[in-house]
Amino acid sequence: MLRRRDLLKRGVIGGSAAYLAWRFPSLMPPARAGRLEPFSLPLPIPPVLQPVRRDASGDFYELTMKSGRAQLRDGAATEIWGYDGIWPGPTIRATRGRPTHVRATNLMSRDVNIHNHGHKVPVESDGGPLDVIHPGESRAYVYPNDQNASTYWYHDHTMGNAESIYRGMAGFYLITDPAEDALNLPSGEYDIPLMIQDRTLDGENRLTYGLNEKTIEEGTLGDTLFVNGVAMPHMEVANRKYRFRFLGAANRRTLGLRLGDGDPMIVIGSDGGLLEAPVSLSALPIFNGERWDVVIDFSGYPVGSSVVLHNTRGTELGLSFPPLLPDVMRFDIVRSEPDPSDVPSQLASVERLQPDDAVKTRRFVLEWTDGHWTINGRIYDPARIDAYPVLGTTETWEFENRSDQIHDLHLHLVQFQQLLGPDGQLPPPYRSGWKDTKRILPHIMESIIVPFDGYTGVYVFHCHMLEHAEHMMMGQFEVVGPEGPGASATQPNSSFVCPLPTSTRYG
Ligand SMILES: [Cu+2]
Repeated sequence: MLRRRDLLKRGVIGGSAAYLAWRFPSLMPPARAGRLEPFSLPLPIPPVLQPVRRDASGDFYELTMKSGRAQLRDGAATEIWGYDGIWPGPTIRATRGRPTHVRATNLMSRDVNIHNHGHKVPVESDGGPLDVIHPGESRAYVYPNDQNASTYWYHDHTMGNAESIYRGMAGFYLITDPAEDALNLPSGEYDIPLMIQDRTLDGENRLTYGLNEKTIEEGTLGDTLFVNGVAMPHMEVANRKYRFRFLGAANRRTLGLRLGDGDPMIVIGSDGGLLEAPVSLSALPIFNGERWDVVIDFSGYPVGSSVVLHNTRGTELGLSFPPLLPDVMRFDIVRSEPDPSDVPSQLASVERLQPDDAVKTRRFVLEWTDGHWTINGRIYDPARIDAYPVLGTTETWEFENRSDQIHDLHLHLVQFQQLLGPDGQLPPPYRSGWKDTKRILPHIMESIIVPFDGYTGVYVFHCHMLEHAEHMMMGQFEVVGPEGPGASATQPNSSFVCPLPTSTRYG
């Protein structure tokens, strides 16, 4: 059988709408009444979760996983799944060094959990894929917050999270600290988290999701961009600086953000903290799981004017055809205000790791093997450890992408830095800070340098294209302390059931 990518290479498909409609009807925008006009709904800001108590040991929160209903456009309300029944879930705000305790209760009819993406946490609170909360049960997670102020996010991480995140199970987790506060960046109501995702609603306003051979290989693409759970919203702003915390939380779609005709976006932070210095960009790629802290200064726009945030990224090598979704959201400059905020030329001190800092180099090959996404030819197996880094040491990890698709490697527990890129060049300044998720472009090798700090134990690393991770581009590393491997907590695996035929498993 001819594969889609063969057809692409031969130019048989060539973007033919007729072919697409026949072969992939789900990719075609359905004809429907009530289709939303861009920028017609206001941007919602997720509520900040309030602690049920505070004491010397930290702040205590309660979160409930349950279904809810949301008005995503005209017509019927949509059933979503969410933390506290909302999409995005409530934002958790934490202060560096002060622990957060979250008691999570699962009121859904399926297993779910919480993984706090980007967090340095003990295994017991990492929320790995098999460490689930069964329906009707509760459990506590403890986050030490012993890490940089930055934008993090929490989401379901069970095997099956491609669907649960698609249906809404993700929220922001922000850490601040006094050093960041002292910079006088835009804050309070001028500090806005923006979760960007693509989704498809059917004629009855239901979120459509289906796993099949195509979506496992290529991922799930939606036909509409949502920001904070609303399709292509607008936001009223003053003519001053705002801080936006962009999160790429799509299942598969990667984005290229452009403001207006290429107006400046000032990047101040990446996944794991502030950059050394602000970087002004006219185009900002954003891949799945990545966060970019960006300041936009609206003082140059007349009150009464608007500027659109566009997506410029459409067709990709190896994908049958993700139609370009050009509209992300619109900013309406509606009032004049003084602006006491600042973007200092020095934001933070970022120690730049050098290749010589690494005590070991490991290579991981990313490819499509016999119907699954694999790392070094192997699918996820919770009984297998792929690497044993030693606590307190630094390693170089090389990712060689032998497939036609982008992958997006995420390591739990750690923050890392990009080393030389595929062209032997240093990463651009905006990608020189701390990261926990790294896109690996097709048919190249890229490397990262990783300090293994914090805790011993078994953690997963995986592609953050959600269907890729679920089928089954995921491995495990065990951070080993002086007592040797196997001495500390592991991800529980008693409930693991491989969703694939056993004949296709690799040893
Ligand atoms: Cu992938």
